[in-house]
Amino acid sequence: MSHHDERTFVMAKPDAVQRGLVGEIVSRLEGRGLKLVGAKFMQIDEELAHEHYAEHTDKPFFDDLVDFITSGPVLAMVWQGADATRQVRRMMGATDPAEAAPGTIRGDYGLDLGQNVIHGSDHEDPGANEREIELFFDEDELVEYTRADEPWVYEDEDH
Ligand code: DAT
Ligand code: MG
Repeated sequence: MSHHDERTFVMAKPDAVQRGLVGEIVSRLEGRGLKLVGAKFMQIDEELAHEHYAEHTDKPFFDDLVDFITSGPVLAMVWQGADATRQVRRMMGATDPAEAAPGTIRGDYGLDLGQNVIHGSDHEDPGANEREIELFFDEDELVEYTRADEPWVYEDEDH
């Protein structure tokens, strides 16, 4: 594994699917130079929602969160690249879209905390990325390949 190979879990939430923002989200991550290595268009059931948001079980907003994330299809994805987890979080912006900086995905496409368009693994929670990837994907659903532009993204790769 080189430092380019960090993987992170990302999800276009039900509001993103309903609002036609899936392409925009994919496009932003893709354009940054991050590499899509897994994707699954799916409906999250209650059990998976509880597992995915286990850290929030005791929060007052937990039931609403589960209702929302199970309310329609999502696009679950794995993205790979240098510092991928933290860089995706920076591109997402703050949890509350009302506070997220313009230019970030939440800051450009959301207004309400409960419908904030995108999920990305927490870079401050070590292992969260691998845990979430494992929860949503089997290893054989992730694809290893070289993207043609990698030497033009990473300066330490030969042209
Ligand atoms: P993030 O999605 O930025 O990692 P989180 O893990 O703290 O944020 O919370 C998970 C989701 O729960 C978040 O995307 C939106 C919702 N949420 C968080 N805090 C909330 C609150 N105080 N009231 C309502 N929903 C909240
Ligand atoms: Mg979180």
